Amino acid sequence: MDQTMNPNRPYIQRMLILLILSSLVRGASLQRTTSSAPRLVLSGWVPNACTLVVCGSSETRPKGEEGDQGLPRPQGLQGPAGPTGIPGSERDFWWKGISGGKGSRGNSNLPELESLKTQIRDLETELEGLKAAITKTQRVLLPPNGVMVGERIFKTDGSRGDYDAARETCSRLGGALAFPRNAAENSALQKIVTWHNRRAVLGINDMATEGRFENLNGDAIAYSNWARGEPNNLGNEDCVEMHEDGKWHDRGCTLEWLVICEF
Ligand SMILES: [Ca+2]
Ligand SMILES: [Ca+2]
Repeated sequence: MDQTMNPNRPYIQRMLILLILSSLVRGASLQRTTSSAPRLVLSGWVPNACTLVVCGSSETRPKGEEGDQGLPRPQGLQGPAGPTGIPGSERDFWWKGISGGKGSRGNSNLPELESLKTQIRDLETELEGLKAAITKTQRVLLPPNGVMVGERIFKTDGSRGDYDAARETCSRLGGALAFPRNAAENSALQKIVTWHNRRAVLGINDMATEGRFENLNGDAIAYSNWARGEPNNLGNEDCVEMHEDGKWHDRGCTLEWLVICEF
């Protein structure tokens, strides 16, 4: 058919094309609204490219269901240990050092202290050796001529003499004429007298004042062990002898006795 026969033909053709396109677009819109996907909204038909843009607002979309919380996350592996911190005291030390705090006082006496400890240990060892030697001396050397009482040793060399000779003998040996200051010492001297079966002269007298017996230093005696009836100064007796029973008698000073010295 010729265009000249129908002057509205171009217009009719464009209308047909538009109707076809409109049908296609509408069909697509229906497919989208029946699916579970978000609905497509056609705001209208405008003969340009923007008419195909989905322009629906989010408010018109249905709210979706809440999703599952999902499986809990597995616990992660323990990380490597961190560096060791500075102990409190050291930290304070460094902090004081940085902040200008007072420094700790040095101990310059440590070497001297260690030296003293060493000397003390040496002395203790030496003391133990001396104790062993003393014990051996007591056991082997003293009897029957000597006895140790505390720190004092009573010893005789077996010599005899009067009072003056006895004093001289003991002084020459580096000691003094013995006299007992207590019962233990009296017992020790008695042993020597008994062993030698001879009376001994003691280092006390009342030459200066009758009846006041004193030692060689001039001090009045504090201990005595007089026999019954003694001292009686019979015939002017100013010296003292010990009998085998340990008892004392005042006697004249020119008799001959066993000499016992004390050290
Ligand atoms: Ca007398
Ligand atoms: Ca007498």
